[in-house]
Amino acid sequence: MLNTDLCKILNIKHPIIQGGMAWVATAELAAAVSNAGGLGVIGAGNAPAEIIENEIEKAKKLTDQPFGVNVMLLSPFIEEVMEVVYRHKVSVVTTGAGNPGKYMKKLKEIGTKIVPVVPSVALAKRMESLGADAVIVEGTEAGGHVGELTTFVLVPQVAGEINIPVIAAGGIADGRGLVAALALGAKGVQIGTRFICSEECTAHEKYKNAILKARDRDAIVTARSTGHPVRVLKNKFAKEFIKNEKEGFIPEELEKLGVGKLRDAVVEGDVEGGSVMAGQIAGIVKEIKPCKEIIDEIVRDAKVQLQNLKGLVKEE
Ligand code: TUI
Repeated sequence: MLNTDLCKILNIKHPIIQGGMAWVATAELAAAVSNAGGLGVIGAGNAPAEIIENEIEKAKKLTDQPFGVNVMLLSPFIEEVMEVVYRHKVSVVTTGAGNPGKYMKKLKEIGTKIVPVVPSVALAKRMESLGADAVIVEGTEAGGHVGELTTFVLVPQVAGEINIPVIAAGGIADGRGLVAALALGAKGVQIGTRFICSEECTAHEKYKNAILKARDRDAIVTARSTGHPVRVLKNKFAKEFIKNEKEGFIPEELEKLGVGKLRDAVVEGDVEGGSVMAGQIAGIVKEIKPCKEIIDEIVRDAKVQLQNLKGLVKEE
């Protein structure tokens, strides 16, 4: 066992939570991760409330373990999605792309654990004071919408300032990453990209293959000029988007270019014209496996890494 405070708080066996990736993190993926002893998370993204309700009901049929819902705070359906989350008393809510302050009181009242993603020390402190149960500290290595700082610098700075558990995210896909995160002061990790290449993930085969093929420098940041930078695998869409940014397209025009592009990639398998969101760690993902094998391997490898590190300590 590799047990931390986070396991107790979230009622999970392993300190691994799955990223709430829009379109990718369906009930099937979330249930498989929860059944394997991690925390599976349904990604609400920009989906309407009925779709999320359907996914929650499906996940409840597929697992008797706790699972979470990630709410994307920029969603046009955020209020209705929150109503569904309240009604189903979802075990854990993770949030992305904003400040979930206005929903926290109600979530606490119904006993839902609340775990916001924070890109800075200031927001982490604010979330702790509002009653967050843990925070996900996501570095710019992550896929999708990203902040400025790296996981390596953000995790220890946040961990030194708050008393609730820190979950490290961005750049983690194996046991080495898990051990590194624990060494930096985290009590667990959130993993996204690695779980896309799982058997249970319903994303298009071409999306999974794009990640398997990706190398170290392939996950690049687009849309910096809009104020909502997004990390995606380099392809025709990413190159055109960046070209348009350089030519001075205004944020509204650029945002329009992005609409529907994640769905095109994940659901239709358009990995050239679509937005293939993935983290910088994509380069170490080489195989599609069941979630249980992915998690067991990460935990097994982390224990080996810890033993090896211990071997470096020599008495004088
Ligand atoms: O949210 C994510 N990753 C995402 S969201 C997404 S959908 C989307 N697509 C285009 C533009 C915007 C969203 C795809 N991937 N990760 C968590 C995350 N949260 N990263 C950064 C943040 C964040 C940023 C600012 C969290 C809080 C925040 O607060 C600002 C404030 O209000 O203080």
